[in-house]
Amino acid sequence: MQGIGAAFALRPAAAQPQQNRDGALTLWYRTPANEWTEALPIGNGVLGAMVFGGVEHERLQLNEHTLWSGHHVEDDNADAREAVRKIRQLLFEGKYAEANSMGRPPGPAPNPARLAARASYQTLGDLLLDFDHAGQPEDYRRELNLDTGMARVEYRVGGARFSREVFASQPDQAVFVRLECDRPGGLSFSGQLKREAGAQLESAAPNRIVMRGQADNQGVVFEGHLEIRAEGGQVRADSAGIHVEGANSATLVIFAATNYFGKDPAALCRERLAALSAKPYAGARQAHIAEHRRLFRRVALDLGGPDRSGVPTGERLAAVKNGGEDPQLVALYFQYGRYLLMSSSRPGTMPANLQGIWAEGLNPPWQADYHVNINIQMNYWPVEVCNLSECHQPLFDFTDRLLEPGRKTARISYGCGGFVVHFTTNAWHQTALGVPGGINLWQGASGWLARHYWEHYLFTGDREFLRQRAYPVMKEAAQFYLDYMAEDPRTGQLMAGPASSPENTYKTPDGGRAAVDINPAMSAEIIRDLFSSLARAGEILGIDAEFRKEVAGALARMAPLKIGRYGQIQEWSQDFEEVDPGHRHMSQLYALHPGCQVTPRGTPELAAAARKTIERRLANGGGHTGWSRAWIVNFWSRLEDGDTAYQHVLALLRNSTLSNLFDTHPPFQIDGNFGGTAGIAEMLLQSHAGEISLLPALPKAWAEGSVTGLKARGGVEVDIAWRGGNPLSATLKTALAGEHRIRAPRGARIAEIRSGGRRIALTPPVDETIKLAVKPGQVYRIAFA
Ligand code: FUC
Repeated sequence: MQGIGAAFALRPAAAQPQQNRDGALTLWYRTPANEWTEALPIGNGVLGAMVFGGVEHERLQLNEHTLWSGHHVEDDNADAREAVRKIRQLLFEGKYAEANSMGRPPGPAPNPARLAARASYQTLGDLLLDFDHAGQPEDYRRELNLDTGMARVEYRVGGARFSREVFASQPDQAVFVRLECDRPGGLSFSGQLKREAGAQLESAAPNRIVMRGQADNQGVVFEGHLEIRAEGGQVRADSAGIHVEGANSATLVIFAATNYFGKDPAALCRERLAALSAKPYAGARQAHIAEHRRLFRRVALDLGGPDRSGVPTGERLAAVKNGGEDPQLVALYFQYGRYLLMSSSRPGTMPANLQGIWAEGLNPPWQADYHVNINIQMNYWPVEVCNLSECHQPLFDFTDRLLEPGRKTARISYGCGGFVVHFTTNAWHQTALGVPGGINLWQGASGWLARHYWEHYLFTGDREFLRQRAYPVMKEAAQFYLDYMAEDPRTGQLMAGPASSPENTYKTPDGGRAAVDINPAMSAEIIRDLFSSLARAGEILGIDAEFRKEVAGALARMAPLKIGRYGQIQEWSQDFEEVDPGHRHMSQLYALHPGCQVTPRGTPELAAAARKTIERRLANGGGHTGWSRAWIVNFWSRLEDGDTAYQHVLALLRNSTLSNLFDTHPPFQIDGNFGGTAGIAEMLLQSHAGEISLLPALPKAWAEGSVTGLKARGGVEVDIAWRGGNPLSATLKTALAGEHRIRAPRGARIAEIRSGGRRIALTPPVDETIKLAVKPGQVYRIAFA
């Protein structure tokens, strides 16, 4: 439904509050949303809604995290083994064109059953509210307050003031809508649920509607409830919905469930109904805000600049698009990323998909699936550093569920042990290779997903997690690569292919276009990264000494990264010409970010080559998708070039951000929001290179500011304040015992560190860093000179 805001002329509020307490954390607008991407998202990981804020016609587009069409399809291709063997052989012989003509068109046809079962994440449906308003609305305001996790709509019609607040409660597992009117008996409206296909409605009580259905006849069975509790007035239901006449206020409660996890959705909804029936609105509201703030308030960010919270968010963004700068909008964008993550990924839920949890209709772009050649991993880049560690859990649960099908794929299609996942998967845990050639032939997802478990350990120091969850998955990912890699008869080195480099192509020596290579940089980087962390994990746990030797042996035989003719890090085993030198993927820079094998001080030559790689991509039009731009922010942060990183933060806002601050690929895709948030955090704090680096990439544009609650690896919570571009103070709160190297921002020096009132003796810095032995549960205050 479109055009609900366009139907009438909204008179802007006479006097908008120029500032309010929550202003810095509020997105707000003077008109309702016309388009879905103007609506405001709320979510609790299980339920999501896009709130349009129409005056006469309100729409909440609803989602449930497991509402998927399709089903699992067994389509592992046993013929792939032989094809892969031949492709490898041809590549070793230098026959790139021939190797790349194999397997694709002449290869096995796509599995018809899989196409028929085309699985997609889908909408649950809409909540539609029709208000009985007479007259023109005035003083309209629509907002999303990130600090309360609540959307709010306010306006006046005919002298009465109306308000709506909407939130998705995690403690109560329901979406609440509260409608109020300051004139007694002034609230009259009808409410209805609607889904474009595959659902039936039943009026289960005078104030309750139940929607039941199945996604595309083959997908999940679902049930959703709408209950309206009016205070004052009358309530009745008929086939057109629930009708409320002359109420003072009303509370709407929406909840839903599917059979995705094997439970009966009707029984789940009955349980929810029973749990919610005695719940007063005020209590639900309070519980929601408390739980929301428990996570959200862990981090505060101030990037200085003028307070423009009195200007509507869309206008602020437009001003930035017109060449303006607005550091507080960047801080809002950063916090929005944290908000979106905790709204779409909470313990026990599905991981955030390409659209988080928010998707309209039955066919969202790319099925709103799980692309695992960067997109879903990018969703989780901010999770640890931004102090939302528990929101990482859904990614681990999901990856654990990929193990079984991934083992089968490894065995059937490659004859290898361990598990493997290709470049895209979905709620049905598809891991199959498909046609063995082109961009399909990429086995990096399992290794890349395994890195998330390791990172979770590094940040939390949770040894039980390392032992029980991280290590086994890392080991199985490694087992596949140990079996898959093959010795290059020409050099004796282990090659990570045949494999593609995500979605990119190169020119073969005879001028053709090819995707598959014997040792693309990214595949080798993922494996090297995994093998080194696995070796460390084994050492920490004191297990698997023999296996560790095998891994170390393989690692030593892998080919090093190469620098090509443009001074770039070579994406392919040979210095091939690229078909599209501005390609959106910059896979050969995995080692710079999210990996940590390339660092400015550890590998200066490779860091310089990484810089050249980015410059070359950019000079050829790179960074044109939202997520690609967000990755570039992270790259420049890692290269400690804050001013350039900042230019790309601006470009992300200017070119790839919609008025509701959603990232746009285009179209809307949430990874850029998360990648952007991570990139901003990386500008302020890094801890991947064996040291805690404070303000490693602070741009001149953020001369004054402070951040509290960011996380560094080793269980350290970090606060930093700065003025005039120089650090003022920093605080480290420790959760674990350990020894850290602390790096002061460029141009500054650590003058003293105090803990519990005592001054800690500092050994003179050897390489610009201070070594600090810490005890758990302490606060260390750093002063700079
Ligand atoms: C990857 C990217 C595309 C898009 C898709 C969902 O394949 O290459 O740009 O983001 O995922």
